[in-house]
Amino acid sequence: MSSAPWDTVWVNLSVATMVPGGTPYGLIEHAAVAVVGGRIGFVGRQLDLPLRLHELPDGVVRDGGGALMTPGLIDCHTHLVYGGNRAREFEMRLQGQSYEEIARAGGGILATVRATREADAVSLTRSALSRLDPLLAEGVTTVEVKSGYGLETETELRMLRVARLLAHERPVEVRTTLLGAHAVPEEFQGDVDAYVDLVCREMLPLAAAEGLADAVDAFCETIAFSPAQTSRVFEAARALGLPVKLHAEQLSNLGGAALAAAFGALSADHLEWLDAAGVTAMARSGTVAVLLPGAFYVLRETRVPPVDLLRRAGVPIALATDCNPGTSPLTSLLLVLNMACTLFRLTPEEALAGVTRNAARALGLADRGELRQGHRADAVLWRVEHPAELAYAIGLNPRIATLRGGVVVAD
Ligand code: DI6
Ligand code: FE
Repeated sequence: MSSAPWDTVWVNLSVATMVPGGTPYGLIEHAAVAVVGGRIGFVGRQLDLPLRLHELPDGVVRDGGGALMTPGLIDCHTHLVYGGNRAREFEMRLQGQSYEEIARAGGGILATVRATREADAVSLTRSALSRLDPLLAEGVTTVEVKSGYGLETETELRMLRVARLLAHERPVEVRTTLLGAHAVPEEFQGDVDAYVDLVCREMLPLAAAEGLADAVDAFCETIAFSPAQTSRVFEAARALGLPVKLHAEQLSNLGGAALAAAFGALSADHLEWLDAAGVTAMARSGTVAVLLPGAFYVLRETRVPPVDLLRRAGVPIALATDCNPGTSPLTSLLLVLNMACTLFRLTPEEALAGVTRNAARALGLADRGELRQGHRADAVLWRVEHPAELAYAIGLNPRIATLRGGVVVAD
C-alpha cells in the first residue's frame, strides 16, 4: 500500500478555481492540485503543499507545464438526442420561405418529432455522439440532455434511455430531463389538456419508475404550454419528488419564471422577456437563470435577457448550448462563452462561472463546478495565460487535457 496521501499531485499550474469571494476567477498562480479517490484533496499555492514533492512515490507528481486549470465544463441545457436534422429548412428559410410555409410542408419541430419516432436507439445514440464529441473536445465533463422530440411515451422514454447510455460510451456524466411538455404532438392538436394528462399520468410516472429522469422541464409559451398547463406538469413532478426547470420567457412574457420559482425550480431558461417581478421571484427561490445565446443568435432576436437586473438581484447566471436541431444547432460551449459576452454583455468571468459553478447549481449538483477540497476532480487543462482567453477567442480550442474524477481521459 502506498503511504502517499494523494493519488496524483498536479504542479506548475495556474488554477481558476471559480470559488467566489476571493480573487477574480478564484485564480491561484503557482498552484498545485492534489487528487485522492477522484476528489480534490488540496488546491492552493504549490508552496503551501503540506508535503515535499520528492517525498512522494514515483508517478504521483504530474507537471502541468504552466497550463491553466479550470473546473470541467458543464453544459446544463441540451437537446442532444434527436433524429434527422433541419438543414434543409434552414436553407428554405434563407431562400425566402416563411416559417408557416415550412411548417405546412411538414417542417419545424414536428419534423424532428417524426424523425425521432422513426429512429431506433442505435441510430439515436450514434447521432447524439456526433454532437457530444465536439462538446467533450472542449472540456465538457457533465452534460444535461432533455427528451422532448418523442411526444409519446415510448419515444420519450427511448430518448432518455439513449441519453443515459451516452455516459457508458464516453467519459462524461449525463443528467437527464424529461421534457414531455415541449410541443403539442399532431395527434393532440385541439386538445392540449389531454396531452398534458398523458405527460402527467403516464410519461412522468414511468420515467420516474425506471429512474430515467433527474428533472422535469416544460416549454411555457403561447406556441406551447400555458402557465396553468405547466403548473399541472410541475405538480406531477413534485408528487414524484422530481425537481423542475422551465423554458420560460423566450418569445413572450407569460410569467413562467415566477411560476417556476414558486415550485422551487432549479432553473428558468432563455429569459429574454423576463421582467423585474420574475427576477425577484427567482432571487427569492434561488432559481438559476440559464441564458442560451445560441438560440438568441439563430432566431436573430433583438431583446436581450435582463442581465443587469439578474446581477443586482444576485440571481446566479448559467450558460448552455441549448443544442437542438431547430433554434440552436450548436455544439461549442466555448463559442457560447463568447456569444454571452458579445451579445449579452456578460464579463468573461461571469461567462466562465456560467459553465462551471452556476451550471452545476442549475443541475442541482453540489459536488462540482468549483475546484475546491472535496469536490469531484473534474477539470480541464488549457493552453492559455489568462482565463479571459476562453471567452475571447472565437473558434479556437486551447484544451490540452480533461480530468474526470482525477483521471486524464482519453481523447
Ligand atoms: N425552445 C426552442 O427554441 C426550441 N425548443 C424550445 O423549447 C425549439 C426546438 C426546435 O425547433 O426543434
Ligand atoms: Fe431548450
